Amino acid sequence: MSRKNLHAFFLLLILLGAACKNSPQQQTTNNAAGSFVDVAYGTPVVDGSGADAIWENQNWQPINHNWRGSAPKATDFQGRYKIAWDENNLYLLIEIEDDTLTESAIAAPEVPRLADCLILFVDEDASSGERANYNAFAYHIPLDGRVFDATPDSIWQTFDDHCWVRRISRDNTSTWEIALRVYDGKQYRPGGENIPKLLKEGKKMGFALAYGDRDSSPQWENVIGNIPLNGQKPETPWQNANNYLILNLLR
Ligand SMILES: [Ca+2]
Ligand SMILES: [Ca+2]
Ligand SMILES: [Ca+2]
Ligand SMILES: [Ca+2]
Repeated sequence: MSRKNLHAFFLLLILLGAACKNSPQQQTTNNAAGSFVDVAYGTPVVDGSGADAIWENQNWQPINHNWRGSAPKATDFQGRYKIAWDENNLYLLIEIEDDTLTESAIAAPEVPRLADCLILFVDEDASSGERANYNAFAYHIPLDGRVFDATPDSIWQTFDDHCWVRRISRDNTSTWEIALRVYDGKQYRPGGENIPKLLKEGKKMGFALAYGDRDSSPQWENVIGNIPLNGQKPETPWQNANNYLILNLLR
């Protein structure tokens, strides 16, 4: 290789390196399952509007990994979220663009996949492992703002006191603002007096988030999450907490 060609070769390598750094794929990798995500400290007013100082200072994180069904078109679904914390709650601002908002035709909570639904997965102590016995919660929140999870006996139950939910929908865009109380799954007793954890700087928590999108089918056509499943079954985040993001609470 001549000196001129050698220079051109190295220039190409440098350009390729820069292109890889800036590609969306790289950004997605940063948000990969099991990776750490720093969470900023602040308290928004939970009213469904993102006009709070804590949100204005945060970057949006994508909800763009297809868990079930074929990848939706941008007109069918787009989603992104921000996250924050204070001593009492984890806070979420979630923006969903969904062409058809569908409530369940039946009131039974046993079948969250009959309706558009947010799902928040929380592993309080970042223990990972099977999701049984409240090792991690999976809060299912349909459009009416109620909160459901299945108990260890596979009975669906409301957990309304775990999440304070406000939603504002205009045309196809819904903004959800949620204050999530964090419970120690090891101490959790159904129907008992459960006291939420006080959160502290440096605490690590497992976390994942998804949207079940039902438009015209009998149930969810797509489930889109904030982490990749890396070839695992769509049910995996319900079965175990092994691939959740690890939240790192910063002050
Ligand atoms: Ca607000
Ligand atoms: Ca849709
Ligand atoms: Ca756990
Ligand atoms: Ca929908």
